[in-house]
Amino acid sequence: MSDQDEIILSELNDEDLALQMHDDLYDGLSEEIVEGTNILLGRGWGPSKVLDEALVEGMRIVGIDFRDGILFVPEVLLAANAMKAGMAILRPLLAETGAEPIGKIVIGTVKGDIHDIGKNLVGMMLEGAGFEVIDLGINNPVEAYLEAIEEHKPDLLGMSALLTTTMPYMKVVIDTLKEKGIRDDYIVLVGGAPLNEEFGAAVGADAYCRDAAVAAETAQALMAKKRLLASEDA
Ligand code: B1M
Repeated sequence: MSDQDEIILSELNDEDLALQMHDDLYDGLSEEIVEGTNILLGRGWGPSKVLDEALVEGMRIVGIDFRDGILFVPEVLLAANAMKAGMAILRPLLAETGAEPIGKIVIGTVKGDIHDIGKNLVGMMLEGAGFEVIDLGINNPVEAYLEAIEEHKPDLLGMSALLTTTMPYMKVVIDTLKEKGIRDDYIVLVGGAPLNEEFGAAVGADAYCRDAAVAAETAQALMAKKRLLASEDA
């Protein structure tokens, strides 16, 4: 029997369970992540707390060892899958508002980039904040964004990039919107680990969002401003 088999997750206290989940995420153990997520929810943890303290923190540790060459792509993919298994349980809980959508957002990871965990989290938080979310997935060329905004007529456009080599593509998308004369029809939000405020401003976005919670708050604030301006013009 391995060490892993000997650990009964339900017998751990909250703090040890969260720590164990960091290890399980690191080891890409989806079933254990699902079990741990359910146990913490059952003990009264809110979905945001489980997300932040058990899953996102675990992924942060994975990121450090990936950077340092201790973990490689296959292991990180397993960790990402385990993270997604936990997120699948939290998604409906975070999205429970029952209210009419307060706006619509098209969101996707830019061309050349296949990272989607952060973008998925942003989508979940936006749903929770009352937005209808159209998720274009990963590796989106400018044409995919254009088609989606034409089809769905959103209020906001969100772009995610996790690589320093793909983040400049956000400017390609925004410049194309400008060329077509439709830039100001949308609130454009950008995010991703290598970005910052300055970059967001330089590419011409309306806002850079540091994390999923900030993305939801920013979307709500800018949406309220847009509605106010529209009502003043009417
Ligand atoms: Co990649 N990877 N990866 N990777 N990967 C990073 C990004 C890296 C920083 C790791 C490192 O070296 N420390 C590094 C980038 C270095 C750089 O560009 N300077 C890197 C690299 C190099 C690579 C490859 C090139 C590796 C290789 O092949 N040699 C390759 C590239 C593939 C490609 O995209 N073309 C690659 C591949 C992969 C995997 C496939 C193995 C996997 C992705 C699986 C998946 O997403 N389905 C992976 C992962 C998991 C990571 C790390 C470890 C974790 C990313 C993550 O999910 N974080 C990452 C290291 C790190 O970031 N610490 C790394 C958790 C997530 C919750 O945070 O995504 O930052 P984050 O999202 C946050 C905010 O940024 C913000 O809100 C989110 C939630 O709070 N946010 C937004 C994100 N998007 C937003 C959009 C918005 C608003 C806010 O719009 C409105």
